[in-house]
Amino acid sequence: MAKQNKIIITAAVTGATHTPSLSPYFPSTPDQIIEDAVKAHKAGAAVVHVHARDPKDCSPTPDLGVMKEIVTSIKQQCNAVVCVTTGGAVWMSSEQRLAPAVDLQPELASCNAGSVNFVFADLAAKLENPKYDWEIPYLKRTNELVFTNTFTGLEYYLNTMNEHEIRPEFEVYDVGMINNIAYFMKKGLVQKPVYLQFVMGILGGIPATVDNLVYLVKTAREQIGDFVWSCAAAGKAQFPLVTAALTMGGNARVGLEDNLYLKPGVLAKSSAEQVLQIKEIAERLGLEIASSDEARQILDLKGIDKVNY
Ligand code: KMH
Ligand code: ZN
Repeated sequence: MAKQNKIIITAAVTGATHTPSLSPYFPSTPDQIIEDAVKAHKAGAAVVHVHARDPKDCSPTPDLGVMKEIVTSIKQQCNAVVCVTTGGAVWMSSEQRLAPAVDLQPELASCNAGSVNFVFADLAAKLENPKYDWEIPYLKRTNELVFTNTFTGLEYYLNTMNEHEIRPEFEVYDVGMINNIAYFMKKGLVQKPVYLQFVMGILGGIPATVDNLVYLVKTAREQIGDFVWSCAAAGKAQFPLVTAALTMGGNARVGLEDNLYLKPGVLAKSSAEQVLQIKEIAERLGLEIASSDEARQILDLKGIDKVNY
């Protein structure tokens, strides 16, 4: 596997899971998302992963105009690699989810490598007086939904990304998805370097344990061969798993999309706080942190001058 001498820190700043009343620090307006992403970059995140939220009620939105405003403002303030979501929210259509990547043609975009139950209904129990009426029904509804990523959808996403030189960041929520990626590699739809983001601890996906991470990396070596990888984990598993990933030669994703806390019982005031914490851990492990341009080399990205925003 290509020896990578610096690690890529990704900050996933908002996502489509958490709702605003779960934490006063959760970035859930376009301005807050922009500010959190730029701060996370300044703290050491080479890559920022973004979703769009409605400025009126902070709910996840497929609105292209909102996503364009977010990525354009981030680009005006720093040279972070922006990883645009194609996962959107569980209820969005495949077209709605892919539209930002088609329109904005980013360097990097998420590509969810298979279907999975994506349940976070139990978060509703934490909300006594939510600020918005949509929050509790939104969380509870995930019990009834499947995060759908069919093979037809994956083929459509990969062809679209190849057409626009967008590097897919494969979100892998369970081991079977590694074989899905290997299948599309054999079909010639996946260009190298292959970039995997092991997203662990989602209820419906693989539990966030070190044994499972070792199993995922081993399986990927067998089925994919050469790849660059990163690890993210939901909730309190975030720092233990991401630290384990660093010791195994992987890269790290943190941010309030995945976990609202800095440590048990202490809410993170920003994704940047989590970036600083994982950066400190990495440096104590003797690792160096990649800049955004070094991340561009490691992932062989097309360059910020080729994006459409
Ligand atoms: N919000 C999740 C349903 C992605 O960004 O592509 C999926 C997600 C992955 O966040
Ligand atoms: Zn996401």
